[in-house]
Amino acid sequence: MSKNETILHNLKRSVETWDHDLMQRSVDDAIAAGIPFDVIVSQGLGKGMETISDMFNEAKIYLPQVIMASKTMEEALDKIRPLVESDGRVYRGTVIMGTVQGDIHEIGKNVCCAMLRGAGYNVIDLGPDVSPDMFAKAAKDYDADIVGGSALMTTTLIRQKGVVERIRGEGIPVLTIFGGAPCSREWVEEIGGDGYSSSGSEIVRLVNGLLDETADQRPARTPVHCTGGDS
Ligand code: B12
Repeated sequence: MSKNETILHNLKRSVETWDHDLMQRSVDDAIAAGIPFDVIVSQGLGKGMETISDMFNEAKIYLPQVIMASKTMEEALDKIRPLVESDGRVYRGTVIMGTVQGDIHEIGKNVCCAMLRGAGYNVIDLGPDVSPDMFAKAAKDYDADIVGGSALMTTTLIRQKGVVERIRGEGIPVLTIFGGAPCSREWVEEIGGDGYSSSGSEIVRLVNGLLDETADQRPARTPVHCTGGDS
């Protein structure tokens, strides 16, 4: 195994075994080795979360273990956050992200936020349990280009429809994208959303593509400058 492969393997293991110290060390090693943040997430930490999801689905582990793995993943995402934010540039656009009402799962949404930030977008993360009203208000307040809603449960998937209805109902000129385990391209088409992606690695391509395709139809927006602060 090469040095970088070992680091990625350790990142994955740290989430799988909710080993906080290994996570801290491996993230430091990854940064020192110059491994790009998207590789750290998609080929290291994210792989560990995939194992956890599979083991939970197969009843090999239970909720307490999932919570510990989730905490390790979230702390790692916080730790690499400075890597994806830099001062003095103009953002490529503003994306509002949140997990829909009634749903507290947010690891996948946080991965998507990290990927988009790394690609130069101004990401406003509304957190979990976000109502259609909150999505719509944030879209207007931040003059956003895109609103993204995550849903991880079959019972909360329907809330994505509510987000589209509220945004279209108010005539807010913003595109909508959706994702999460029970979500699909067909579902997003059915509810009248504008885009779907199955993973954080694809979301940047999705957002870039949507903004390029609709550049002529969207109202001109004032450029937003990155100041390196929390957003
Ligand atoms: C971790 C986890 C938790 C953690 C959440 C921690 C946190 N802070 O997020 C905890 C332990 C708190 C939790 C709680 C619960 N959970 Co839970 N949980 C999971 C688990 C194991 C993994 C989810 C995860 O983080 N995956 C890893 C991430 C990286 O992947 P992801 O979320 O799919 O995201 C990727 C893509 O989907 C996409 N994406 C995601 N969002 C978006 C958004 C946009 C806009 C786009 C474009 C793309 C996109 O990109 C992401 C990155 O690649 C899943 C099992 C599973 N197979 O999904 C169950 C699961 C989702 N949970 C489930 C349930 C039922 C619950 C609980 C009700 C408790 C319980 N009895 O288990 C509560 C929820 C209460 C509530 N009201 O929300 C069920 C849902 C069943 C259903 N009805 O569909 C699942 C499927 C487990 C199961 N097999 O039963 N859970």
